Amino acid sequence: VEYTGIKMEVVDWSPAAKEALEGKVGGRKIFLVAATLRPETMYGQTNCYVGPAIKYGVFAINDNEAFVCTLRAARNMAFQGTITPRGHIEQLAEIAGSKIIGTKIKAPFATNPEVYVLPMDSVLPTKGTGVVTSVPSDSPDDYQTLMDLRKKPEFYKIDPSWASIDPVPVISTPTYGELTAPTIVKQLKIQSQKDTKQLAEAKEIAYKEGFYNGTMIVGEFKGQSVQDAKLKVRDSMIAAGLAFPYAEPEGLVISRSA
Ligand code: ZZB
Repeated sequence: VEYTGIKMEVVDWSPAAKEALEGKVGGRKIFLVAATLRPETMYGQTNCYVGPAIKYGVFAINDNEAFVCTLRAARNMAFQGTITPRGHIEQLAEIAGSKIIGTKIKAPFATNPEVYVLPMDSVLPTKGTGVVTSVPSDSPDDYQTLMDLRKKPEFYKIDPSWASIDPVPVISTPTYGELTAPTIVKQLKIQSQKDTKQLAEAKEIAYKEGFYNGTMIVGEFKGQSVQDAKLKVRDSMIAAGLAFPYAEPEGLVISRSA
């Protein structure tokens, strides 16, 4: 599977992360990195998700940069030439997802340039980087999780302001309009992120509708079909140094619905 790795630079660590990382990461710029199949939706990022119980590492990528992701993802990156020297893994620190929550990061290409890290229980440690960029306009899982977090901020131990950015229209589809994911979630009467069966169905519908019938309504490729814009947005982000190709060996990918 060929993903796009999205580089989200840390602007301000949460107090817990600051304490855990104190003196360990040196002078490198640090990025949370998310694996996405939908680079064309990056204009609509409103937050980022980590699994609270997942163990993340801060890995040196070169002399100037470090990435926050799972060890498994760092291994893949090391052998894909993202890390120099190739094949070399240097873990600067280890940190639990729960401690990263509340960190403020840059959201490349997004209408909202800075967003917060929030918790999502269904993030799989066995897929992508273990970090998920959230686009509630076009991802039903992202939308439903955001709604759950807004309903029960104390339960999820978040400051309500971290979940306050609304979904941003990015793609228009003939059947579901400018907010495809919220519309499908409402039509399927999904109530919470625990409705995993319906969410898997919603995701399937959203993927197909966006890819085959979607039109970009923001950004550099506004007016173009999603099929045409997808790789152009990806190339543009890579050229800007904000993204990189990230592949996962076929057969080792465990899907969320499995
Ligand atoms: C942004 C985005 C915007 C995504 C969208 C989807 C959609 P798939 O199809 O099952 O392979 N993802 C990435 N890593 C993980 C993880 N470790 N655990 C849980 N979810 C993860 O899933 C690929 C998508 O699943 C990725 O693309 C990422 O969310 C999420 F508008 O990134 B996506 C209809 C989907 N729309």
